[in-house]
Amino acid sequence: LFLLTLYLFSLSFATAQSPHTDWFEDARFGMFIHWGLYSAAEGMWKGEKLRYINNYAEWIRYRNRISKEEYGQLAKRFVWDKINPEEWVLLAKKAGMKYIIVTSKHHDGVALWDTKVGEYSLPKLAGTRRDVIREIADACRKHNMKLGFYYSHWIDWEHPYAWDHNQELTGHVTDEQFDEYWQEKAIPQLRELLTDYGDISIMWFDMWIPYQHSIFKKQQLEQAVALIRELQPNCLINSRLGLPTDARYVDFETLGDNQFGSSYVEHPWETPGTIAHSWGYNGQEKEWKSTAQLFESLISNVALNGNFTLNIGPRADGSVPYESISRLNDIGSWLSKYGEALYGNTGIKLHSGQHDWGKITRSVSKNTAYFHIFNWPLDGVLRVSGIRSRPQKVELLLEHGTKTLDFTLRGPLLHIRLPQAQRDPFVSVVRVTYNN
Ligand code: FUL
Repeated sequence: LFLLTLYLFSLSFATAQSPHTDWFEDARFGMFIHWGLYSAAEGMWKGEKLRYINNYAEWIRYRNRISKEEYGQLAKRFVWDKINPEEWVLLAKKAGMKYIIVTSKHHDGVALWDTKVGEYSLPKLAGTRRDVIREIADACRKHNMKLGFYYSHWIDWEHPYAWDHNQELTGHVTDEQFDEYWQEKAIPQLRELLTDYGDISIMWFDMWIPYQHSIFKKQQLEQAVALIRELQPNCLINSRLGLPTDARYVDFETLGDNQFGSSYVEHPWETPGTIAHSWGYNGQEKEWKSTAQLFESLISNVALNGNFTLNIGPRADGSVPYESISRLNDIGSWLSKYGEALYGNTGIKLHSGQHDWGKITRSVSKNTAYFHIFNWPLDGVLRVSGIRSRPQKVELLLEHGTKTLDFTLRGPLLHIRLPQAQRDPFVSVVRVTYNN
């Protein structure tokens, strides 16, 4: 039974990454924002629901076969006197998130900023002088929030020569045509994003297959990398660019949508997750994850050395669904009490097995471990297996201060007596301190 070996505090982890990813690994929790013309459709087109029940609302142009012109009309539904991107930044801040990634151009090909490349941008289609990307960038700077741009580099349903994976909207594309899209739209737009909006901390690309299986030539993707490294040397690049997770190209790994890790990984990584099913706003949304589920996702990722980038899909008037706000507020107030157990923390390598009561994170610099209790033991005794040495101190973290807990170490099994009355409604955290 106790063959489970945790090697708690006996291993030092070599971090192979370059220091410029440190902030990302310390941050642990970020906000994704999907906002675009699709937000105005709200998952409905001319009285017809989004085709394919299990689909994303931001895919409506493709799924419901909307023409480019008709789709462009959605821009007229934006309520500019209500839209205030600073509110999104403040929501992220209150939720304890440390970075924001916003869709500068999603698969529909519509740039959210006033791009000089073509006519297909939200400001031009809506006839507004507002540049939401600039407003978000300014608000991020004001509130000390790192900023990243999602840019759909592979799929672009607006451009006749970009990729649309089933070739349903743009038709067959030759390598030469695709390169025309790449050189005349994608690269110039990336240059604008990397030049005109101050410091950009993340460029988030979105292709879910390696480049060898795509229309991309390696040199085309390398061109994007070179541009980013030249214009924004501190900007991180995610693995959905399509190039291998090699520090020359890619700074962190992005798992599949709502996909979670299963083992400890040394390099920086994240799960992009949703609170609902869709990423873009869907008025028909039925699937909301529980707050408990979101806590488990965040904490479990940190316990495997990963991040959680959690999405909101604001409406076309800029408002954020109440379901998202309430969950984010709960997480934010929890983090304001127990943030030391996640920010700047990593996990431990479990050589086998899992704990049925919750997850362990640890702060290397403080020589401290945190036990996150998802399932409070019925008899009030937390049993933690695989402990090698005797802790100096065991405490329950409270809103204000801590409560010292009694514990015994029997072999590799730590027994901690928990005070029922001080149980946190979401996740209680026990801090275990070792001598330096
Ligand atoms: C996926 C996209 O197809 C979704 O629309 C969403 O943007 C998600 C984050 O990535 O691959």
